[in-house]
Amino acid sequence: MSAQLIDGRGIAGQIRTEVRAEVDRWTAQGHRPPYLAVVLVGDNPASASYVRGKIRASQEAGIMGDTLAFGADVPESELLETVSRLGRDKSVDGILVQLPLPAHIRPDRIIGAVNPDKDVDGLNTINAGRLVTGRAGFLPCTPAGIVELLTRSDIPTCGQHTVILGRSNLVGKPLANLMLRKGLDATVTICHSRTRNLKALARSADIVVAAIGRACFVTEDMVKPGAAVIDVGINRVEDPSRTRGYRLAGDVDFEAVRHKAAHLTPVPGGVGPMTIAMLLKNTLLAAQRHTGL
Ligand code: BQF
Repeated sequence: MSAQLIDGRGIAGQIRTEVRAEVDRWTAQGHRPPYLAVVLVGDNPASASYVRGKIRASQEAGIMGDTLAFGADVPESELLETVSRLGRDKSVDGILVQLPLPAHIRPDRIIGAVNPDKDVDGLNTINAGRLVTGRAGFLPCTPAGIVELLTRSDIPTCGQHTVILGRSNLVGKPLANLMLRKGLDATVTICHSRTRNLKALARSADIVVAAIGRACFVTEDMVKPGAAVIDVGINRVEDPSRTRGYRLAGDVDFEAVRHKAAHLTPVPGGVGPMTIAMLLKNTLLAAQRHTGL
């Protein structure tokens, strides 16, 4: 048996086309295009590349955007001031603070200063609370993207045992809450570095979500035959055959698990592109909600 690969790039492309169509409809009604402000701090090349990808995807969807770039030594107070100002700016619909931030900046302070109704990454505590209690807010992009991958691939979630490996505020915790919601109705277990019997728990799952940050963490013996396996990991693995010296790999031992699972997401081209697509969706939603305020 061989897993059906879930084409995240393709599904994300479909969502981006849908967003583009809705943005066109929105602007044809006389509204200005949605506007996304991205705050980038420091000179992490991966962060800069993620931000370029987000801005490019926004433009393709008809969303305007700009990057506010700061040096690695910017004072926290200056970032707080910038984020607060963007929150009051009527021409800005979405605010995204690219993570990670330099060590001297407290991320929860900066994210906490983002206007919750412009928090298109869905990461501040107001939106976390809205998610947990089932009220309208912004869903974090990666968990929202994972749910879209499942539903658009016709993978049922109702009553399905979903084992999430990783308890981060970015993926594990919000995804667990999302999967528990009415309509999705999954049964959720979150595992982490201190979990006993992690292998056995994973093996009992209908859906496994790997968000640990370690290449090849999920091995074949951790997957039930016929399970759906969602790989959130993005790890650099040394590969002398590549010109850049490395390749990207997920948290799943892809070649082994593909013979066991029924559905599997590749890395790259799985969850990653969905994160970007959901950011665009959230930015459009923010713009539409703002006119109702
Ligand atoms: C793909 C991210 C760790 C830390 C900070 C497409 C992205 C990634 C992969 C992307 C990520 C990961 C982003 C692919 C945004 C996802 O084809 O597989 C897109 O741009 N991501 C980020 O902004 O910050 C991160 C991972």
